Amino acid sequence: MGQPKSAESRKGETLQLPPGQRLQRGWPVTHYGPVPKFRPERWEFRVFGATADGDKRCWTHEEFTALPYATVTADLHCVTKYSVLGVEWGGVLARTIVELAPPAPAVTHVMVWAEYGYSANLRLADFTDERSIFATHKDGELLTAEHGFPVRLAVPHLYAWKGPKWVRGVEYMTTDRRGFWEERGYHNLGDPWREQRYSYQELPGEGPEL
Ligand SMILES: Nc1nc2c(c(=O)[nH]1)N[C@H]1C(S)=C(S)[C@@H](COP(=O)(O)O)O[C@H]1N2
Ligand SMILES: [Mo]
Repeated sequence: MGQPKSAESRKGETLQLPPGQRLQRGWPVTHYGPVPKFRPERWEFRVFGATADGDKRCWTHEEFTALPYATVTADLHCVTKYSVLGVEWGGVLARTIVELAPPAPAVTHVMVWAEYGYSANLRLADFTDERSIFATHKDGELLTAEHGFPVRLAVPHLYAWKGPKWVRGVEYMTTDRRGFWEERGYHNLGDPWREQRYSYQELPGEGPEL
């Protein structure tokens, strides 16, 4: 079979699949609950919580799609043990959102909110990683509804549950709080290279009280 299958890495060097993961061909759809219907006239992308100026910031769909466009090629690691390699995400870098709607100095974490109350918490440093992106496109094409249209987050260095599909907003937080899966037994940090799958693996300081 020749060379072992390699994964894209942060700086382009070759790495193996994260421990316990298997290569998945194609692109399965994985989520909890129904696929929401997109209603452009009611949709907004909202940044709220501990912003620098205390105001919230909203973008309509039209405004959001006019923000600077970037691409990030990355792998998707689902905690259920499959990995999809070499996905090209296109959209708005999380960094761009943080620049346009800066957090207060005390902000340490964010909660990314999606339709139907799905949420994922992230350390601010993970959110502002150079590869974290609010994707509108995959491999040059608009996302399909089941993959998160109109906007989904990708945080390539964490398990994919940390990347909500159908994102509607970002909450800036001055303490950590668990998101949807983090409250239901998944690890607060979710680094696939450290195999941080379940909350019982958390070390002191890796997450708020359960
Ligand atoms: N809103 C929402 N986003 C979600 C989920 C979900 O249940 N709801 N599941 C996550 C999980 S566990 C994975 S593996 C990825 C899967 O993304 P995909 O279906 O586009 O492959 O979406 C993530 N984003
Ligand atoms: Mo997943």
